[in-house]
Amino acid sequence: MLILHDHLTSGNGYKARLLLAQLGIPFKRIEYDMHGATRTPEYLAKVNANGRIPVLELDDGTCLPESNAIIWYLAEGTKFVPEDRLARAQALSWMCFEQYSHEPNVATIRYWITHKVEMTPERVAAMPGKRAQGIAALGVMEQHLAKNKWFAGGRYSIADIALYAYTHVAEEGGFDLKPYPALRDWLARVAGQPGYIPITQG
Ligand SMILES: N[C@@H](CCC(=O)N[C@@H](CS)C(=O)NCC(=O)O)C(=O)O
Repeated sequence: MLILHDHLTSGNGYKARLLLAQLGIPFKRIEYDMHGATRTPEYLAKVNANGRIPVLELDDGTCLPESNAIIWYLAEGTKFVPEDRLARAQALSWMCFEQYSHEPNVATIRYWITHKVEMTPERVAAMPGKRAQGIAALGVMEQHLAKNKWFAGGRYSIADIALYAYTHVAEEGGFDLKPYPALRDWLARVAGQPGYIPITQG
């Protein structure tokens, strides 16, 4: 059986949990705390040398880290990956956007707040920039969603899952979603997809 090395509040872990639920694939979940459990010598040697969750462990023991690689692997050959070559590349483009422009800002601020992370001088100094870049990323999504129902290929795909994970809980990080009506409609569309589960479900 597949094993997901995970943490329940993690949006990155949730991407995999949501897709596994929607694909109807059973899996076992191993929960780690975010205070060093993914940095032990055993974890670094056996699960992920980069010291992070989520990691998908396959039946033969192969460990696949990085949330977007995990959902791509799981979705390959299913309706969740666009068939058209350009649409597939557009899905990848949005998933790269998610990792570079969205997650490091929207998710990081949420993590600092909800996990009551110590606000060191470095974090205090980084906060305004991260806030501004998070707002900019939400604006880019709003622009796209004002004209498109989904992120790639004209239907719900792994690009939507990747972007949904931290956007739907962005308000926990103090991001006001009221100025983004198209984005809020899209959040509701994703939550209405068959097999949807909330981030709180393991
Ligand atoms: N790019 C990675 C990011 C993974 C990541 O940042 N994981 C966090 C939780 S969401 C983590 O494991 N933090 C614990 C640590 O860094 O020690 C992905 O998309 O999976």
